[in-house]
Amino acid sequence: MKITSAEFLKSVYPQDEYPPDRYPEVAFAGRSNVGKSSLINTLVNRKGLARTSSSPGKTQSINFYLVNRSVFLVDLPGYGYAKVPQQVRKRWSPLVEDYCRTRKNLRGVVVIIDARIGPTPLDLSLIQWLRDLSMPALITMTKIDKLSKNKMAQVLRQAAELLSIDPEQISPFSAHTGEGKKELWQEILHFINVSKPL
Ligand SMILES: Nc1nc2c(ncn2[C@@H]2O[C@H](COP(=O)(O)OP(=O)(O)OP(=O)(O)O)[C@@H](O)[C@H]2O)c(=O)[nH]1
Ligand SMILES: [Mg+2]
Repeated sequence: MKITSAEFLKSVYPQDEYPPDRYPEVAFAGRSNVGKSSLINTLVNRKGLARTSSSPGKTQSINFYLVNRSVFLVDLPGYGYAKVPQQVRKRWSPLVEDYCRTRKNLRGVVVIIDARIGPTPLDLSLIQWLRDLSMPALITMTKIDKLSKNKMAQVLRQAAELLSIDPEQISPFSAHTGEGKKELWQEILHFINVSKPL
């Protein structure tokens, strides 16, 4: 996809209003520090657009980015980071659950898994929760630059088995090398075009 513009629109905290739902939207979810913000930056070819950090749990708000003035990409707060204060941690699910349940223009959620770790119990419960909600989910494995091709094939097989899907249904990705970017955009455009109409 040719990126002509990418802009930060708004950070939403509990009780805040979401931006108007006038464009189709795809959200990105995953463990703290898994690489959600880096993946979004890679997708839109802008290094510093979504804030990334080496201190996990940084993104505690829902962050909206408008791409090509036609689609929202949404960076969701990470889950499962123990050092985030209890208060903040508790907020993750109500905020995100409310968002996923009520956001009319949300066409699908990209669930990002660390290729070096594989799906964690929290990843699996998020995916199950999305399935129960009938929310289209796309599974991607990031940081694949850290694994050999052989290891990657093995990791994909194991993850697919845990998720009861085919290995081909998992999109491998690297924010460092850009591998998988084109394929992930294709999947995202697919979400936007064929999932529930606005
Ligand atoms: N090797 C490698 N490192 C990555 C990749 N993507 C992200 N990282 C690193 O992982 C760390 C976390 O990346 P972020 O994009 O901030 O992760 P996040 O999921 O947005 O983190 P929170 O917002 O804190 O939940 C950073 O140090 C990144 O450089 C990747 O594809 N390969
Ligand atoms: Mg982040």
